[in-house]
Amino acid sequence: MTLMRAIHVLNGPNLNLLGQREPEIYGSDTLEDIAQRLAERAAPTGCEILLRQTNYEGELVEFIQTARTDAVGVIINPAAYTHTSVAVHDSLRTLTVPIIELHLSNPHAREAFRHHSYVSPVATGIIAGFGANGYELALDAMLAIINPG
Ligand code: CA2
Repeated sequence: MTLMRAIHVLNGPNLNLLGQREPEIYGSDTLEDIAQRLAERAAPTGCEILLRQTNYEGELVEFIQTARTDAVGVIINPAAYTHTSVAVHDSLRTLTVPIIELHLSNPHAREAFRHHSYVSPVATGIIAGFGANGYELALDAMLAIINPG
């Protein structure tokens, strides 16, 4: 039996509401729509997608800790914890796999409190402002990093 390599796609608070509220900012796709598209895109590469969402900071930290042993790469939209969480920063620092920070909107074009990220200093790269399509851009970037050449 061959084990599939897993890319963990971690999502923070309120992203369970995606597609149900504020479509003018966050679009009309749900996280389930996104998960399905990512799985289809990853399948031919031999990677599987584990997409998870939580509204709790400690649970997000636990998801990140699980990725230390179970993931070949992490794509993370930490949502509001981007701007507040030293705990998320510290747990991401323990990873040795690539980390892509992802945002649906462009936080730099929004309120000043969204301009600082605790995640950017520990991210391999950042994708922001492309809506739900950003998840696919992040997956393509991750696949290019983990499958070079
Ligand atoms: O643009 C992003 O992806 C954000 O990470 C989204 C966060 C926000 O705090 C960040 O500054 C930027 C908010 C996520 C809220 O998700 C919702 C989805 C649908 C409806 C309402 C909220």
